[in-house]
Amino acid sequence: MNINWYPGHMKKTKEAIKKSLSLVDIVYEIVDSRIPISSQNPDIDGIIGDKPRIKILNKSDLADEKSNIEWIEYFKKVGIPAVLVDSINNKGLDDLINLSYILTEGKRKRLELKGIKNKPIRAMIVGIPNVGKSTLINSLSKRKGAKVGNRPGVTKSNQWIKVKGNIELLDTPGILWPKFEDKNVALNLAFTGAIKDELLDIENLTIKLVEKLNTISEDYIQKRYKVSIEDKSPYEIIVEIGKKRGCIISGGEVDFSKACNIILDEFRKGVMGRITLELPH
Ligand SMILES: Nc1nc2c(ncn2[C@@H]2O[C@H](COP(=O)(O)OP(=O)(O)OP(=O)(O)O)[C@@H](O)[C@H]2O)c(=O)[nH]1
Ligand SMILES: [Mg+2]
Repeated sequence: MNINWYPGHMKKTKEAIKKSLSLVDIVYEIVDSRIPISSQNPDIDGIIGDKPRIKILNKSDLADEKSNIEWIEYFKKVGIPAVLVDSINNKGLDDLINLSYILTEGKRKRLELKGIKNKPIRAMIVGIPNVGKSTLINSLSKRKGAKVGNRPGVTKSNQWIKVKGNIELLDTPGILWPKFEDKNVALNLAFTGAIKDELLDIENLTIKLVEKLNTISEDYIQKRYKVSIEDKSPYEIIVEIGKKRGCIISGGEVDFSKACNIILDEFRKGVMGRITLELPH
């Protein structure tokens, strides 16, 4: 996989985020619950500095419930405030708002001493492409303002949005880059849709996904597609699934590419079940 994140572009985003940082009281760092480490920016601590921060484990509806709890316990242990959120179904938003008030209490008390009361908390969202930044802004706000897309790179402009709980949100793209150099991280990002599909070899990726899913649990593929995975290579498993799903090209051969697209798509949509790809240890 050859992903180009131009150093110039990276520097520019970093600068833009640092500029916006001075305008806000708190940072919402959003990651994908299925891959909380792979979907974070490796330099995030350096970029945010000592600004209060909440790690939002978004798409929690797609991740394994037990693993979600393990991740929350892990972040608690390492001293990073974290909440589970499902931005599509508006879950975890109250936890997020409550935690925002707890973490900014000092500043609000200082303002109150100066006679300034009920000043909204100002927050900004940062995260890598496709983790759900716009969807979260939409679910927090009463109006459907921020544009949402199922492809990375949809949000382009900045604006303030008044949201629930007397919070003002900077709708900055706040787009950070993940750590591509690590092969496993890059794969996790590709599996979950954080990398544009045009840049990927879908067939190879699906082979890797099937391999990975089978190492996490023998159930995922077998249950969904009713195929036996025993003594079969990922390639053979995909061919089997292709047959079952009628992915056949002229001559009766299996349309391997089509089968791969189905598997990848169903994994990303959560049709195979709630699956977490990486655990704290
Ligand atoms: N299941 C599920 N899907 C989500 C959740 N949040 C976002 N999505 C989906 O993830 C995809 C990306 O969401 P966006 O909100 O556009 O992501 P973004 O971070 O703004 O992406 P960019 O603007 O491209 O950086 C969309 O298809 C959303 O519907 C969630 O909590 N659960
Ligand atoms: Mg967006």
